Amino acid sequence: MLTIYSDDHHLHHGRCELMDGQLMPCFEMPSRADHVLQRVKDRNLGPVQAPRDFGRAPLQRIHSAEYLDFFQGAWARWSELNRDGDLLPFTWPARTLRTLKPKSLLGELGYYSFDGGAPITAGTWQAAYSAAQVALTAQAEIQAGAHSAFALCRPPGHHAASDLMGGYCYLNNAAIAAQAFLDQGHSKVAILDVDYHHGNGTQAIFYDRSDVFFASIHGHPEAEFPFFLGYADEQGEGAGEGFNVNYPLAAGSGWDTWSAALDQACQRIEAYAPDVLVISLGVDTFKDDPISQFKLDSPDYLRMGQRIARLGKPTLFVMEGGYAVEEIGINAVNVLEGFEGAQQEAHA
Ligand code: SP5
Ligand code: ZN
Repeated sequence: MLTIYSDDHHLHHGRCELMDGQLMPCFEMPSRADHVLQRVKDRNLGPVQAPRDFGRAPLQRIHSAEYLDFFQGAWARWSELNRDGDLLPFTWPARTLRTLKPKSLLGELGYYSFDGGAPITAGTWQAAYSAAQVALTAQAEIQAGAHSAFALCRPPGHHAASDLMGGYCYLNNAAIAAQAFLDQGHSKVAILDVDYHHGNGTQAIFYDRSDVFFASIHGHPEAEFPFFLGYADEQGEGAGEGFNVNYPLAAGSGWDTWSAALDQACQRIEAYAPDVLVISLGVDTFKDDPISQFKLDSPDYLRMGQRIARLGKPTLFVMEGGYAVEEIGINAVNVLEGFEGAQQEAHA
């Protein structure tokens, strides 16, 4: 399987995040992608290529121009204020407040974010822009006939909505790639989000549409981030009614529970009969993930890849979360190897 990767992700390295009342070093760190790349090479998964540059237009099919302008220009405004910390929001337009856009940088940042987990640093825009180009380049490979490709994106994307950053995410790489498939002639794309956290951004982007089917398996939002989306009764609205499905699972869920949800999600995807499949590939479902509560073990990721392969669709894997840094490469590449092994068997 071809991997698309850019070193630009190193340009994004937030200093800290708030957890349990303490400032902790950001869990979403550069060594995550470095470990995945190393494992891709160690396992000879296939060639590793740099992304092409498709410009801002395909990003603007998902994100508003105002949001992209804000994000692209935010660090310059922050450095004019001579601040030396990361740029982080701390006030949001919650109930009783007005959803208007203030003039000041920190006000605007609150308007364009939903949590304090997406720090903007000097290189964040460039890293996120390159991650989106990584996804688009992998998408283009499939468009050109490859059966699968791996977009080794960092920072991740599935929490980012049209004009919202949060949950370590700025640009929704998977959504941008899905839209590119549609813009290049496909009529139906399915996105399967296996990250531990609900893909609230992706769901919101496609919630009223029938041309993208979204399925997500995740920690129950009653108890888990992002808390305010990801319930089972969210099934889409308007033209999108019936094209969104959530599988919220209890803390402590292991492979038996998780794989039963995967089976159901795969059946729904089969019934939808998409032209192509995009996997939001988070491996924070791992038993030793430092911020998550599922109990998947490394061999389970091989089975995950095998089950996804049985759908028989051209498949784009887009890297999302996973914070057990030592094992992130093993677990992510296991999904890809499971997929390829099953694929080879199917073709044998
Ligand atoms: C892409 C992705 O996986 N984003 C995840 C963002 C999660 N941010 C909130 C983390 C909260 C962790 N709380 C753990 C409490 C353990 N005591
Ligand atoms: Zn996650």
